[in-house]
Amino acid sequence: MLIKMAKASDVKSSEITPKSLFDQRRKFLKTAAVAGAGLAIGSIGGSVEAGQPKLPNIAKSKWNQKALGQELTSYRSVTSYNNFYEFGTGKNDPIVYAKDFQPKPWAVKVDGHCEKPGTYSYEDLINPHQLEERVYRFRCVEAWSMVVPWVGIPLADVIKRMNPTGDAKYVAFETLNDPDRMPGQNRRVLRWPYREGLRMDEAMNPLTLLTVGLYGEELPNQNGAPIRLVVPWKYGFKSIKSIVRISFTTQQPPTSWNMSAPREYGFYSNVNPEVNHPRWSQAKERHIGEFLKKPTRMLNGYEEEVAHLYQGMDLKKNF
Ligand SMILES: Nc1nc2c(c(=O)[nH]1)N[C@H]1C(S)=C(S)[C@@H](COP(=O)(O)O)O[C@H]1N2
Ligand SMILES: [Mo]
Repeated sequence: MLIKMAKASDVKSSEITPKSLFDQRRKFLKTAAVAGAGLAIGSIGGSVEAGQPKLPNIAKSKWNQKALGQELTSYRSVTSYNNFYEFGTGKNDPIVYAKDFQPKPWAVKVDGHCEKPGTYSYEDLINPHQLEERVYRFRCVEAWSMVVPWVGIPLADVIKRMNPTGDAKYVAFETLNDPDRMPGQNRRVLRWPYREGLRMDEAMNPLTLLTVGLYGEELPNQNGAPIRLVVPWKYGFKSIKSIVRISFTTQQPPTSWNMSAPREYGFYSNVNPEVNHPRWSQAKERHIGEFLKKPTRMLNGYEEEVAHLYQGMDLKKNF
């Protein structure tokens, strides 16, 4: 399918549609989805509207657009060009097939080596007064990237509240496993549930964001509602969506893409222009909305913040 990308300059966060247009867009979205025309959304008149409830109290972070020297990727591209295999393997499947997913009420089971295991509701985990906006570049292993204003709280804040014990060396995450609600799980394209994991120090790094929104609004279903991870120095697939379980483990946990193709996807999955995917180069990437490819930066440009985590490790072996 030929995909027409929006220009990055098409939308600024200041142009988000006011709540009055919310219902109108909802109606339009429905019609567009029925027509299977996910990518056509927003192309009428060139204006782009967001339709999710606003999130309160967003304090802007220092990792802003200017610091990254990048334009934001349009809301339209961020929400219509997705990888979320639970709702289909095509990039424009999730916006269509996740449309009726009900992300709330939501609960996350916390278990393993910590002093406060249990089942936490979304509201237990996410204090709206702690939400902050982080503009991060997001790099897919397929050699494209987007710049997104995410909203969330540092994962470290949540982990600290669970009091992990000294045996907790890794944090494992699981996505909801429910084929009735996630129709893509009726196909065995991956082994469900989708799984990911981080080393404890990666999970505790202040860049790692437990994310509940983008563009100042609640996450659309296709972006992993209601809670997902964003780990900006790693390939996109580490940023697991619709999380229902967080486990503190001693052993390095299995991860979905590593289980599926261990030669192609390692546990670390750090963005590294020098380590090619076996089937394609990682030296360059396409910024969604731009035509020419640009060089990929080591650790996706976050070297200063996270290179110390990998001191002394061979990143060609630990890819
Ligand atoms: N549960 C789940 N999480 C997932 C995926 C998935 O298929 N299922 N895809 C991953 C991949 S490959 C990418 S690139 C990002 C895409 O996030 P986005 O759609 O918000 O851009 O989600 C990641 N998280
Ligand atoms: Mo990806």
